[in-house]
Amino acid sequence: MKLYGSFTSPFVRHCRIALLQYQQAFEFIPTDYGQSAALNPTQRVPFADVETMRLHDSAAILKYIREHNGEAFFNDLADHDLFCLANSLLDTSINVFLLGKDGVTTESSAYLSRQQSRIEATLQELEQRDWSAVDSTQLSDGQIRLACYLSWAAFRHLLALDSYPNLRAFLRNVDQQPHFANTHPALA
Ligand SMILES: N[C@@H](CCC(=O)N[C@@H](CS)C(=O)NCC(=O)O)C(=O)O
Repeated sequence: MKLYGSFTSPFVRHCRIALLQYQQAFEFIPTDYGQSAALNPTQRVPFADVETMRLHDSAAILKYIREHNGEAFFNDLADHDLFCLANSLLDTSINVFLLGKDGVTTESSAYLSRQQSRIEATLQELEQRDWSAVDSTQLSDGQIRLACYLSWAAFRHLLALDSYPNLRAFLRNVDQQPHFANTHPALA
């Protein structure tokens, strides 16, 4: 597999973690905005070349990796829902982050303000859940995706984890997992 991406992307990180879990060989091709615009119609990373196909989204790449290694990509509905919630947090936070770089703020844009409130409402819902039984040696894809989000948002100073003690404890627990720890965006 050729995996195109950046070392800071939380979506790419999830794919790298899955590949490391199976010790599956892959070629990592560092890809900037210009290259992703030329090679992927979504103009995003990750994308991947597998066998004779190009895959354009981390979800398709993860499905390939899990099934290639004899496992299902989601047979648990609640975990798939968690994955979707974490994706929503990621997409929304990336919009806030990238628009902020262009000078658009929650004060100047009603839509961005709505995005910010989506992030806070979703985090509050997830904060209410019991994360104490999560086994960092047996993480699900929903849990990995959420941890990739929390770690990235903290790294980018978009999220004060002190306001979410249960999620902070969950992330500290997942940080014990070597493949997760070894793919932290600060190591890029
Ligand atoms: N749904 C996509 C989202 C990928 C995504 O948003 N990647 C970000 C990097 S973390 C990106 O390339 N953003 C560039 C842009 O939005 O222009 C996936 O799961 O692969």
